[in-house]
Amino acid sequence: MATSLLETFLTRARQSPERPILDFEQQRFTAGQLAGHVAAFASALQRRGLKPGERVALFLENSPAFVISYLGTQYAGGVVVLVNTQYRQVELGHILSDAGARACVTGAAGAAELAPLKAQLPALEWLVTEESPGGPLSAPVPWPAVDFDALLAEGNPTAALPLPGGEQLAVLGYTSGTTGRSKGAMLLHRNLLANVRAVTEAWRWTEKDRLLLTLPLFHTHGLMVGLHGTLYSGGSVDLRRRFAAPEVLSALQEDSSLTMFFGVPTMYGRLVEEARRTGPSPRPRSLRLLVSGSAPLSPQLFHDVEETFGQRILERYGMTETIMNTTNPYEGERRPGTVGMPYPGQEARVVDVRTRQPLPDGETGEIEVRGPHVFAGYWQRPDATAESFDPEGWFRTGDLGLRDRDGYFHITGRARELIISGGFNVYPREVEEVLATHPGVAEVAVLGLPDSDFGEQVVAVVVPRSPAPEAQALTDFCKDSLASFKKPRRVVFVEALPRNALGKVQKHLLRERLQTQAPPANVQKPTEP
Ligand code: MLC
Ligand code: AMP
Repeated sequence: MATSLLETFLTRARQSPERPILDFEQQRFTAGQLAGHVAAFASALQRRGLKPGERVALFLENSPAFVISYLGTQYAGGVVVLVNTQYRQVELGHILSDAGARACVTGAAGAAELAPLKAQLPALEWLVTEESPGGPLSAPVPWPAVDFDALLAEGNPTAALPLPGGEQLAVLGYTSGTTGRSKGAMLLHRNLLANVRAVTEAWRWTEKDRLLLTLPLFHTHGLMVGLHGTLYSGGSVDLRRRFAAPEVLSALQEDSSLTMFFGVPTMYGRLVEEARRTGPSPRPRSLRLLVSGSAPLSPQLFHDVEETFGQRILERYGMTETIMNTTNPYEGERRPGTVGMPYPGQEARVVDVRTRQPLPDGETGEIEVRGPHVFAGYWQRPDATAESFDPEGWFRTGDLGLRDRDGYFHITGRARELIISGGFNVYPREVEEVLATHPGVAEVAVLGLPDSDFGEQVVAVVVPRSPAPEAQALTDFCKDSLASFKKPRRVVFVEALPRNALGKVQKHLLRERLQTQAPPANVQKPTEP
């Protein structure tokens, strides 16, 4: 019995080396070729001194290099640190130093973004640079850098290295909390394996399947559902650098080899719009499964997708710390507005947020999960780990919801302050901390308001100092240090923030007032909410 997904992949590749597994732009890889690259990458890392348990950051767009580096780092006994390619100085400096990454695989743009952080990253010793969109390195970087292909050439494609054990750390997935900086969720090889088994079983994923994957590989959805499922089932993946609605729609309509597509609700909203724009077209016949997750899917969008694709979308619920938690049934009724039931071998329940006691069906509380998929804790944060688990091993998800009489879970809100914009998470505190350092800002509160494309949008409510800054200047200021998707889409100036008796900002009052105001023209000049 395999102890890791990596082992399953390597075994399958040995058994059927000619099987096509990965397509990307003009490149096609068989399982045997991919396994050879993975072994070469792993052995080259070891030759360069990577020790088991050491961290390698991937700051890369979707590409075969991502897949090879991901599996190759694990085969070398290393731990992959996932980094969103939109991250800028503040997020990068924190994640790479917290993880103590020894090497980083990145492109030219990523290397340029990292360069000013040299002093902050004493553990980082070298870079592997991949010639992706930014082209080859144009400016010198303050670390020794080896080209990705040159690194592969250094390694041995037939190397048989020791396989990682189930208890070994495989991935650090950074995820933010309500306070402080983001924390690294420690996922063990056995967590990855248990969850991918559960997901592939629940969705009847087999070697006959071919997935169109446009989700970024640096987050759970694209990586631990899309890629892991492909590797485990023995199917294949048509991997794209990014999502573009026209291309995805025509692939889904014309490519009869595709059987599955996974996306966040924003992607489905854009696909439905695109289909309306291009007019009636044949419904894809081979397509057997459309999955949505990472953010709430509205019942309206559920029905629009059904009308457009003739498929009832399957909504599931997951998170970085636990990979996939619940799913609507593959064969039974897929209910709009619900996230279904726990996967086989996993548990979920709803507890009262104060007493932490389980609640009867129909009552709203915090969702907790337990099972072999749940992570081992936060990297070097025993305090945060202890706060997140109860003594019986239930993990507090921070999501509010209920279980209905038929056993379907519904997510109704969040116990923590989190904005989910197009499937990316934004913690208001992080944006507030950056805006508060702007000389024109006296006080600031950041919150999420509904958005027709992204589900939620980031809104900043600012008490300005004199002279008041331009809203655009504040937005640009955020973009300089944080990922662009975190910048406020709307800035509202006020004279004072509403506070309760303890001085805490009453964001619910701001939200109510802003929601009843006229829709924004992107940014607004001073008004009293
Ligand atoms: C991009 N932009 C966003 C954004 N995505 N702004 C707000 N929210 C978003 N989600 C901004 C960029 O910063 C940029 O701004 C501009 O839009 C154009 O960038 P782009 O890259 O061309 O955007 P686009 O291709 O339109 O991206 C939309 C998207 C993308 C939906 C394809 O957001 C996406 O891939 N989302 C998926 C996220 C995901 O995989 N989540 C899974 C997390 S795992 P400017 O001003 O710089 O031009 C998880 C667990 C689970 O949650 O259960 O799955
Ligand atoms: P992340 O920390 O990026 O892994 O984000 C995980 C969060 O995304 C969860 O805690 C939920 O709040 C949210 N999420 C994931 N799937 C769904 C879904 N189907 N419906 C609503 N929220 C979801």
